[in-house]
Amino acid sequence: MKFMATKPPTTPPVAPGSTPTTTREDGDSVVLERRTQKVQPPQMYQVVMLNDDYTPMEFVVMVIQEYFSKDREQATQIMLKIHLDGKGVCGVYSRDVAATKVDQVMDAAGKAGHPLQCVSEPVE
Ligand code: TYC
Repeated sequence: MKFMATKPPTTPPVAPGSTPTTTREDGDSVVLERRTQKVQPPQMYQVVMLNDDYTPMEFVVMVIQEYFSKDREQATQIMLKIHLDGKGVCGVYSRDVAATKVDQVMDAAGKAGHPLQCVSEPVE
């Protein structure tokens, strides 16, 4: 058995680009406010590594290669930037992935007995 619509839809669909209107009981038309729903891209987080006086450069390079998927050359450049500037960005990720990277780095540093610190912060 086929079912057929017996009534037209109460709110007609609005064609793209047209102005939505509705008809009041008195017969006049009023323009409805158009509200375009904007989906924002997710907030991203940068993992920032901090300099200290004790963690060996070689360990930092190894960590950056291992957890931030950089080759040796890139990892060395990032490590030197941190060493010279006090801090540097190792990568940009979604919030959960950034938090996991921070945990992994802090865990590896702690196990190796180094005071290396890193944090995640929202990208402006
Ligand atoms: N400053 C350290 C040293 O001279 C090296 C270092 C670089 C430490 C980067 C931490 O995030 C860091 N051994």
